[in-house]
Amino acid sequence: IIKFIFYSNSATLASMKSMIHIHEEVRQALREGKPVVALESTIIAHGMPFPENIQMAKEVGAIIRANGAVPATIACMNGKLHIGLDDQQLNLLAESKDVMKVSRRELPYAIAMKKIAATTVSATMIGAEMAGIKIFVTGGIGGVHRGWADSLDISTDLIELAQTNVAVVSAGAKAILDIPATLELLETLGVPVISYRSNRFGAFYSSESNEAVEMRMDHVSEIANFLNTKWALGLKGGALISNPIPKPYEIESNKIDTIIEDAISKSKDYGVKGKKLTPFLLSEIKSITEGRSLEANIQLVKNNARLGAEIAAAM
Ligand code: PSU
Ligand code: MN
Repeated sequence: IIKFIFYSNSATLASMKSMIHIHEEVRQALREGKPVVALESTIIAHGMPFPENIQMAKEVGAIIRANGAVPATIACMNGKLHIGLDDQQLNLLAESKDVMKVSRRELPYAIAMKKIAATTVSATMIGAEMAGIKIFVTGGIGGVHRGWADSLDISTDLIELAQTNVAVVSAGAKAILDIPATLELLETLGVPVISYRSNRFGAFYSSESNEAVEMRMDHVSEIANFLNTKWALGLKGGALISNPIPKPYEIESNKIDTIIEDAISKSKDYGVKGKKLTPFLLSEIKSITEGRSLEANIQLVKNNARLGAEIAAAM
């Protein structure tokens, strides 16, 4: 049995290695035990328009470096899952019109078919875990969509958080979602939700949703200690760190709510569903708010980058 486990594991590792490319700087940091922060690429290719997307990607990378960690953006290209991208690769993702959006299920397709593909939260978590990166920064995770009882549209991000050992720093969940239902499902899945310096779960564009969070932490060292404890106990899965958008950039929830409702009703008129829905809503909300939602999105990601780098360094 031991022989079987040994050989099957080593075969898996060897074949896995041939499909992953870890950027030299990231590889060296991991080897030396230096802090590394994973970043997703869907937010670049599908979450924001050009050129704001590439500017955001560069600024976020700089913030992570300024806080003592190495950024590792994850994406698929040339038949490999890349952990850490250079400027040219980032530009390609930001400018190309036909970048695929891949979650767990499409990941092998993107690699086998050599597609240029941006990874969502779920696929980025998978890549981060394979490379040995514990902390991952995004804007807002996917979750249970409003009207879920009719559409069954629930982001696979939630299922990934239950099974992959990576902590995700996010400004709560995107306000376009059903936030109470998203929190219920996270509870069912056993995913810890930690709220940084707030008693409430973040609502992406607004710093507070109506939902209370029990596990509040005010210090980075507490979050690092919590994560180390969870994994030392052998408890499988990730954790969600809710980091509210800074007040000066937030859009009040009563203002954004009607805008979201309008965007959702437009998505129904146009028959937008599945993985196209989230990018459609983000872009609709951007036009209705005349760019204010995009500015909020950029600021909350930067704020998450700061916290993520600090947690990675503390761990
Ligand atoms: N956060 C942002 N913008 C985004 C996303 C997150 O600020 O575009 C992306 C993430 O990649 C997340 C995805 O995994 O939206 C959720 O997509 P869906 O609802 O189709 O699961
Ligand atoms: Mn979906």
